[in-house]
Amino acid sequence: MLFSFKNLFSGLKKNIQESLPDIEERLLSGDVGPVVTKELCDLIKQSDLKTPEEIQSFVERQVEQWVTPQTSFNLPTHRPFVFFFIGVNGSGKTTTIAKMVHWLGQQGLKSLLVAGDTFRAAAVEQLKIWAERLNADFVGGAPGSDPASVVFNGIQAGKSRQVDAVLVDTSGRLQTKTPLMEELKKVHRAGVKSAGKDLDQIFLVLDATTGQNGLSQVIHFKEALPLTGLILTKYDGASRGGFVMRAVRETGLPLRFVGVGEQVADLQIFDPAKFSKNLF
Ligand SMILES: Nc1nc2c(ncn2[C@@H]2O[C@H](COP(=O)(O)OP(=O)(O)OP(=O)(O)O)[C@@H](O)[C@H]2O)c(=O)[nH]1
Ligand SMILES: [Mg+2]
Repeated sequence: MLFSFKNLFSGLKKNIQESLPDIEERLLSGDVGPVVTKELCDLIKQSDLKTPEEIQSFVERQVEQWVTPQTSFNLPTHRPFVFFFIGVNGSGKTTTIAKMVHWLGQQGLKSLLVAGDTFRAAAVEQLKIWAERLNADFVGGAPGSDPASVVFNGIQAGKSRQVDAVLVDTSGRLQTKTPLMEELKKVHRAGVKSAGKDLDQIFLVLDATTGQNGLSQVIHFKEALPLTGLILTKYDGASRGGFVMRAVRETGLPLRFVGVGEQVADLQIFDPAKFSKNLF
């Protein structure tokens, strides 16, 4: 049976302190990992809470506290600011960029999209179509061209065209494929060089339906680049997302946005209280 946080506390003994070994086992099978599991069980053990309902609201509040970012998300004041979107294949990078253009547009900000995914012709085309639809500027290169130079040129164009935001799409890549991760570092270096400073945001885009592998993605991408935040997509389906709590708790990276559908309006600022309520 697939673990769900929804039934974390169901079918346990009336005095839940006696059920701690069961809770521990359920948490471990739910992608929460040993560190967070131990922390939660220790907290329950030290508390004088007894019933499943009491423990549940206690755990919800604890998780909410853990996933609440240390700093709130503010748009930079300088122009243009540069956001990078990275992640594994199909995690939702390109769609998230489209949503971000829409979100920024609602605040009166103009975006330029950079097709740093030169790997597939269809990827360049997909981003270009979004740019046209959303009235954003666009910079791309020929399919198969050097993504680092496309990104360099794109950021330069963002400066000269005086847009507010430069949003850089990158090819999906497996976090364990060293040559592809090296290429990503090179693309990032080109971006920093072109911007003349650190990039304003480097978002790792994660698919909420991913299990354990999600944590591995966070760890490997964080090793490669100075990530600034996480975006969780496909949070609208029957998603699990337990790994995200673990990733946030263990890496300290803030979860910033949540994608809840395929439409441009389906991007929400991450809400810790809602997240922890939904989890259980
Ligand atoms: N339901 C749902 N679907 C989403 C969401 N975000 C993205 N998708 C879908 O997921 C699929 C992949 O999205 P893309 O944005 O192309 O993913 P990507 O990371 O750019 O993929 P690659 O460029 O191939 O690595 C598409 O069918 C999207 O419509 C979301 O929040 N909810
Ligand atoms: Mg893409």
